[in-house]
Amino acid sequence: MESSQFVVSTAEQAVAQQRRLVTEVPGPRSRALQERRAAAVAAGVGSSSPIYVERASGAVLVDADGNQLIDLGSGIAVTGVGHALPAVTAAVAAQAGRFTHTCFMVTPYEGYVAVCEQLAALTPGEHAKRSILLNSGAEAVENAVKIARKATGRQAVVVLEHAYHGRTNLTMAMTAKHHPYKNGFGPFAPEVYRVPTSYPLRDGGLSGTEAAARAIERIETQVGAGAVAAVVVEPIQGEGGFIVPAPGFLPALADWCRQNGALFVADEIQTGFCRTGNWFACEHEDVVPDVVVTAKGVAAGLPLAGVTGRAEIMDAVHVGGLGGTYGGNPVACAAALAAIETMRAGEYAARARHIEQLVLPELLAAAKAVPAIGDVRGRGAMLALELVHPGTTEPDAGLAQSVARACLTEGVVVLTCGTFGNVIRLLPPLAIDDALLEEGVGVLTGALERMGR
Ligand code: PLZ
Repeated sequence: MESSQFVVSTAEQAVAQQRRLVTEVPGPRSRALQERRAAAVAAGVGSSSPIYVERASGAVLVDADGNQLIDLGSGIAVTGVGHALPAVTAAVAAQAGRFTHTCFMVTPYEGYVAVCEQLAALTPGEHAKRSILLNSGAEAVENAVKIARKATGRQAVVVLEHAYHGRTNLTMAMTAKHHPYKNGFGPFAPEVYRVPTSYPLRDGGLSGTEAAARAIERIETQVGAGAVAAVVVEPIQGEGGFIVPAPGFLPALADWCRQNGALFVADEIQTGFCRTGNWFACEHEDVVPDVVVTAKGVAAGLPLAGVTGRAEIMDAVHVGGLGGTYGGNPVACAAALAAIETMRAGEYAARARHIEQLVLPELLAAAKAVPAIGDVRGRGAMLALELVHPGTTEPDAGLAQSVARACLTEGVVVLTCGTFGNVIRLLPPLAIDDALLEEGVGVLTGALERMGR
């Protein structure tokens, strides 16, 4: 594949696509802002890379000190089309000039309808679909559960170990990890049941069907097949550690749902919109969910989320049962339409597969040289390294933190994740050009080679 076909023209970008450090990182201005922040912003909001961004374009962040950093996180899988993409910026500015809000529940507008048409066309399955638009991933997950309960007349929601679904009350209950997400924030919503997932590194090598059988046995014995409204699954678990289930796990769970009148809900909030090399990660195993939840990559950074499902499921809810003041904000819809068009025209799913071909060999080579790399996994432009104490599978969160910090000081933003905090994840903008990506990954593997022995 000729890589240059994917390269975003730097001519149309405001910032040269280059890493360039002019101060230490974080520099004096970022440090001063960090102090101002401490006196004004609630301590509970953390920032993993405390450089204050002043501008961004393509795959480059420019901080308050004028440093240019390579962004390998895309604001947690959001800016897949790159920062400040001119097509998105123009669509946002034009819509903001026309109107910024009417409330779709009061006086509707075309953008909302057009985004729902796109969601119907792009999500897996040829069946008739309907969508609702919301503001955040967590809000969309909440709505998927509301809809599933209404459509099935059942209440139980099944989620997986290591799941992440958000920070609202219901989605905290659905999220697995105690600290920091749930610590002290209970009581949590009832009727949420957690079952084992497929985690090839840590489940003794169960096959996908074996792992699914284990989950299903738990559902049938502890929840009751007839009680389940929905099984909610991230096709690749994101915050939990970029856990790719063994092949066959997702199809077996989806089959069980079909046979038992439960809805299979795919939380594609982090995996969606070309990230894994298909429009949606469920497509890798030909799984057609009853309901797909989207957010993040759909709108290039404007807050927008969606729930898309079979028409008869979605339309089971009475008129007025779903909504919200801002859901499907017209400016966010304009951004989404421009981002989707960019992804379609630029073949961003292929671009994500190209990124995998470029980066995976580098990560595998690093794993050969660095004993602390216990696993290399992921799909497309959603790739990760799980760090362990050499010779064991015991997680090494400290190393993940120090490596991420070392990358930041060298001008590369990488994120960590994982139930045990020991996974380094890569979520580059799909629009990043090859040379910049290779440079960023080189900084990461260099840090690992120095620190991971
Ligand atoms: N479902 C699969 O990845 C958001 C959260 C970061 P919101 N992931 C990033 C943090 O620490 O808050 C996410 C996700 C999956 C749901 C969500 C929630 O999406 O838009 O953050 O509410």
